Amino acid sequence: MKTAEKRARELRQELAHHNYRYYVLDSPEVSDAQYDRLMRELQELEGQYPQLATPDSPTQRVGGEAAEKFEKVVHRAPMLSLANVFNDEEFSDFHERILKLSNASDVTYVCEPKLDGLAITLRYENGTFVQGATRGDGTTGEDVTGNLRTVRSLPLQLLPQDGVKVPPVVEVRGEVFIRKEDFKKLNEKREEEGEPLFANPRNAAAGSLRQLDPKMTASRPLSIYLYEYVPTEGMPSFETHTEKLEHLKKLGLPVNRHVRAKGLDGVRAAHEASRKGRHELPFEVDGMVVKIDEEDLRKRLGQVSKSPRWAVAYKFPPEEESTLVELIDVQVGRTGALTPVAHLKPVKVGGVTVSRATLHNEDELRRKDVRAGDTVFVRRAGDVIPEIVSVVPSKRPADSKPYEFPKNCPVCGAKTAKDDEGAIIRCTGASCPAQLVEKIRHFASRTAMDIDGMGDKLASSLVSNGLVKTFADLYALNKEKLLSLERMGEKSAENLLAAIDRSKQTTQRRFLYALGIRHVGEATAKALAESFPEVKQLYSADIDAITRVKDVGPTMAQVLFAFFQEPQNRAAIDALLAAGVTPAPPQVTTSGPFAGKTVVLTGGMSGMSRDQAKEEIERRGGKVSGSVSKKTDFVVAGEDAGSKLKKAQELGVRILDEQAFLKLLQGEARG
Ligand code: 0OW
Repeated sequence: MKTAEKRARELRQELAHHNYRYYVLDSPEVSDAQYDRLMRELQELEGQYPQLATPDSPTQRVGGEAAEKFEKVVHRAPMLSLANVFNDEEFSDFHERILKLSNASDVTYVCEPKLDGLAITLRYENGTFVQGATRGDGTTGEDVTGNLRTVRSLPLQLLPQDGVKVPPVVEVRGEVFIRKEDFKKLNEKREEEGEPLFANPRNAAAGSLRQLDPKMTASRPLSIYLYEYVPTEGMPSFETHTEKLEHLKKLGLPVNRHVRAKGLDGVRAAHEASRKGRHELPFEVDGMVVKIDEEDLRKRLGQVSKSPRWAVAYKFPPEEESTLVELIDVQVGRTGALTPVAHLKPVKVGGVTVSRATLHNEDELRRKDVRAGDTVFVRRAGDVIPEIVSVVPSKRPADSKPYEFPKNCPVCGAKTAKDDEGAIIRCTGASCPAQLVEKIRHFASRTAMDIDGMGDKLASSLVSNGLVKTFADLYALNKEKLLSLERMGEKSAENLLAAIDRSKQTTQRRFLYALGIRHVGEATAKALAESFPEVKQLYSADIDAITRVKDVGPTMAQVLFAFFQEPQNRAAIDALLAAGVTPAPPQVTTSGPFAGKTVVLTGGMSGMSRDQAKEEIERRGGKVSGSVSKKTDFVVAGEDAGSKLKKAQELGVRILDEQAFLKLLQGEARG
């Protein structure tokens, strides 16, 4: 244990050092792979000795349960906002005022990129991150500590350099944001999952930080830079802001690039340079924050209302251009979402020619009331997605009419229906070509029909070669058809046909989930299977009967009812049953060691996957939960079981290792 403790401490220090090199100095000494290996070693150590998983360990970034709401935090010192200036004349006025007030002959400024994110404040006690909050109204913000812990570049422990001492309390202010590259990937992922896209990085950052569940925030690529601190006991004071920023770096905090600028000309030059260079920056900026460098001059100037007199946001002119909307049509995404797109007369915005602009969804289109023939202002949000900012009403043609969303999918003709959130309109057709590849992939996925080998590529080539138009076509495949596909060898064709054949023996729950009904996840499919063990019962179920299913609300019932009323969908299901697919009704057992019990799974098992274990427990009338509590009956602890094992030990919950679990499944051991 001693050696493990020592090794864990070494690893934590080494990982913190690499974080510092990467996020603060922007000059890593190790590759990501080497970093990940160290992290994995620490995770394994903590798995064997859970008491080593201290809160400041980098493995503990994704904290506990989702909060019901955000606690309020009253800031120890107000978080100021910034007055804006939009052009050279307004900045000169600002500069003149400073000269007059300070009776100085010239002023040195510090220019920082103005990050377009969310202002936050961080509190460290004895070097440990203890609390983080949003700015809120400047006096009271929201406690988002758990979410901020998931931001990789936020040090959970300050890492003093060059002999700097860590004061008992450090309170720093900064901005949470999303880099352009990460924003692009995040939206691609949301597109993949049929979630609405974020309009710009700022919304994405704000939306991610204000998630009630830290696990959601952990999945978002947030970054952070610090740019101010609140004077506290033991925190040295400095002559200039520049020295202050350097000190923050020496405490191990990430600080953004910044330049000093002498007087009006210096700022003009810096502003012009950063306006020109803004597209090369890895993050989106909407201007430059210009701050007086001399600390004592700042103090003399003080603040007026909520903004300092000694700083200003010198904004860049928005990159908007006007152009004509030639027509509006809808694109049908892989999940059936109809996205309105405006086709524009090509126009150069921010150095890039734009001819399309997404209108996101019907609400957005209605809000801006964009119509074909309109003259509009377009801007590029986040340097990636061109966005229509506004319509020029005076230029609207007399005969223009509001855009009508198609009642039928333009690709397959099936009816369109509003989604349960009400924002997105979707095609309801089960075999709409635009969605077919995604539907086939989902149908065959592991927790659905579990057809081994049917990934994205194969699904696409089966659809594009016209071999599969409906789910049932999968069961009409044979070796000859498969061998006609490129890169399909004899062996893999045989394996695939065997996997397809095996999938016929499935369960009602898997089958309903495999149909890919919008928002019908595994839990809803399970509840539906329990209420309707035979799929044809759903053909005659009315909305009330469907609404009575556990966890199914009225809007979801509406989507389900529409799905089973749609002739195309019934035909698809009937064809599957005719092809020999046999969904077995759920066996709800009311006796046996797991009946009515709540089980938590943690760690990996050699004998079966997490999903299979979950299924085995549920088939025996048990429920699998994600977190250990007093209500938990068993914790099944596999290899490198994590903090849940520790919690079970603390709460005295019965713990089963893999062998004991398997014995109980076979009913050999007593419950
Ligand atoms: N967005 C920024 C930024 C910055 C504060 C300190 C006191 C007054 C403003 O990049 N680099 N520096 C400051 O300095 N504020 C910034 O953003 C402000 C914070 C609140 C509203 C703006 O986001």
